[in-house]
Amino acid sequence: MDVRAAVAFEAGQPLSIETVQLAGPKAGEVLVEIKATGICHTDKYTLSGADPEGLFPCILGHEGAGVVVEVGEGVKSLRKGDHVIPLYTPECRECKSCTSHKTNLCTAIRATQGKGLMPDGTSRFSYRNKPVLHYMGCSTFANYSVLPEIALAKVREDAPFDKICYIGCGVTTGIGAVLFTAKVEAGATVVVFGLGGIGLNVIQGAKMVGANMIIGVDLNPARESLARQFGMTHFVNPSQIKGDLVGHIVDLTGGGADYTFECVGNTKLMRQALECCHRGWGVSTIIGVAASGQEISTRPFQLVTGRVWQGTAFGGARGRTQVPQIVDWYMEKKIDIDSLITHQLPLERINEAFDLMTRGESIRSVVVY
Ligand code: NAD
Ligand code: AHE
Ligand code: ZN
Repeated sequence: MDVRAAVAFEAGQPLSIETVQLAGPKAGEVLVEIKATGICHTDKYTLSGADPEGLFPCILGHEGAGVVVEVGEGVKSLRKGDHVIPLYTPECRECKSCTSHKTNLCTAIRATQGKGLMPDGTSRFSYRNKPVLHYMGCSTFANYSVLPEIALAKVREDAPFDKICYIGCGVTTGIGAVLFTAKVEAGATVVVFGLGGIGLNVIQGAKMVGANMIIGVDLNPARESLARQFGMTHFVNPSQIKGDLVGHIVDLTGGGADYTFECVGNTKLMRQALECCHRGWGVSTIIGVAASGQEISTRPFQLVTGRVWQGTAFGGARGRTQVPQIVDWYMEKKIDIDSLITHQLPLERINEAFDLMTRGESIRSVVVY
């Protein structure tokens, strides 16, 4: 079938709006009509060419929501008409990782997903008879996509696609990092580095669990008012403080933070986020993605003296189980998504969404098909 897609033909170039061909679902696969997709910083990172798994030509996008159009042979948990959110972290419930209950990092299809292919090692997309690769197993920058059954969360039908698409990455990553990975407790002191589409959801999660002091750190002064609306109690702009950022935060928190989160993808900031944690118990969680070749470092003394350095993908959430719950939280008004979606665009203007992100003018832009 013909589908409309924003194709990334090569790294560093704008996306090109094209009609591409999509083959139907094979066994265990599902054809989904994508109704809306958010644009996450990770799409920009991969398009830049810095991602070692960024293979071209491909169809980017991993923050979508849509409707099941057709199911392949053997698909049992979904049927035509179901509303779904694509999962770049699937949940097979059978692999060593899923059955360990220690991680959300399902390994069932990770190898082929990282090569831009479906589990059988081929692509469903093509352009002028040549294959076009999938991205993160989702490719939501197309109005139809094919996904494995295990990479789709079934969600309630009254939830609006143009808002819940953001649960496909940013909302779940930020809130999940607080609730599922760091397990922040009421009364805690939290520092969030980077107040974009992810960091503001970390703030929202910290407020939900009853954190006492929530410090936001960002170079963009325009981020302060929205972050305060979401629960930030103190704002630090590193360009405005005299002296060392770590010392400043240690003073502000009366000895160091209980929990810090790096939501930028900057390895220097990752070190600062660790080092402003409280001696003996502070936990720093890395969310930001840094390019191939980048490394983190600190004095081992920082860890010997009881600080913990960890990371999280998709907020530690098990997608098929927990994404429908997060959709419920949105519908019950326990979380706010609407205020974070600053721009809505048609597919034809998707490159503007990347420009808005680069200029720091958007939190989340959403393409509605
Ligand atoms: P974004 O562009 O919306 O936000 C980034 C924010 O960081 C901006 O507000 C920017 O002003 C701020 N910033 C930039 N440099 C800074 C600095 N030196 N000090 C302080 N603030 C600075 O991006 P996003 O969509 O929120 O994504 C953030 C990061 O999280 C990216 O690296 C993205 O790839 C990653 N990410 C990871 C996961 C995961 O599962 N681990 C999921 C989604 C996104
Ligand atoms: N190919 C990238 C991977 C970057 C990365 O860590 N991605 C996160 C999701 S970011 C969503 O916006 C993730 O899920 N990681 C776990 C995994 O298995 O990829 C690179 O830099 O190599
Ligand atoms: Zn993302």
